[in-house]
Amino acid sequence: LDPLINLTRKENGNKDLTDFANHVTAGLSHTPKKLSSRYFYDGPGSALFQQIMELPEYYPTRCEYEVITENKSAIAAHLASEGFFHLIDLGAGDALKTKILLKELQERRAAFEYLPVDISEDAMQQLSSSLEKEIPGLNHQAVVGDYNDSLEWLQQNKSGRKVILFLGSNIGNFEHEESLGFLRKIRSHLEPGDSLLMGIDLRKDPDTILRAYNDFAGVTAAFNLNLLHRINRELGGNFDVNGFIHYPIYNPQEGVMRSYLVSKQEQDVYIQATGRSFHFNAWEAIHTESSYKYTLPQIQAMVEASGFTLETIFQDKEGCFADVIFHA
Ligand code: AVJ
Repeated sequence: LDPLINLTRKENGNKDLTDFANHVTAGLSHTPKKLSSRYFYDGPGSALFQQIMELPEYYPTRCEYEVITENKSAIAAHLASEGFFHLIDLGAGDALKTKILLKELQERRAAFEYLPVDISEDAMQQLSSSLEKEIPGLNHQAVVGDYNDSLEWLQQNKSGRKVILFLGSNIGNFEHEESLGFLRKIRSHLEPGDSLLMGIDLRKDPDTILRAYNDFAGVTAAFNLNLLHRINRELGGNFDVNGFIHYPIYNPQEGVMRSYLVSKQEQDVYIQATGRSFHFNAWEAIHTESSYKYTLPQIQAMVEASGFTLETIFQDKEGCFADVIFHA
């Protein structure tokens, strides 16, 4: 196996850069202004997210680590129940939590191939080399690409039983209709007998949630503001990043954390690759991320509406986070 496959290196020039420029043009011309959190994860952004996961306030990583550590043998038994499988890790990042399962599967001598997928090439390169050191003998191949391109690639290149991992509450970034569409899309790439293990952050004390996205050290602020730095770097923007503040707010009825970048003053920003400038009124905001928190009945309804059957819900002792196994 080639240790790394990059689906984003297209022959026809800079498709990704053009997509990014078009996205920025559309989002900053929209009322109200918006940009997608999928563009957070360039090299510096992935490094900042890595730091977020180590913050005392960012509970999801620790909670999910507990769920997986405490239930690793039950989870591995479910995943490895039927012979050889492809283990596809969507949005793998540093795969800190997946590594617990990989070691458990290896100890059980399960026959599988590990395919981590992420839009960050840096993250996938680091993961490939760390896997070689930490889990020698593991059959793996990292894929650099977005969810859609990777699922297409998988369809064309890998046949046989599939187990999809979608950990870390990445599903939370989707609006409710989008998450249904995405789960249906995954379902359409699976056959009966295939499984999905999804990690989802649960509803809890609003203050706990708000603190996780507004940490004292300001790492989350830097992570959000990096989106403007990235536009400056890659699209030739002239954002005065100090002219914006990070502003997160939790809505306890919708169960959603929304993050914004708010312009402290009236300003115009020129972005070369878009060929135009964008006007900001004083205190005008760009919506940059939604992180939905779920209830257990909501999870069950979402799963059933997308054509999966619920197998088992694993939770930590405090009911902070759920990792749920479904089958196709
Ligand atoms: C990687 C999408 C799960 O929404 O909690 C962390 C990203 N944003 N802090 C999340 C994030 C701000 C994270 N996910």
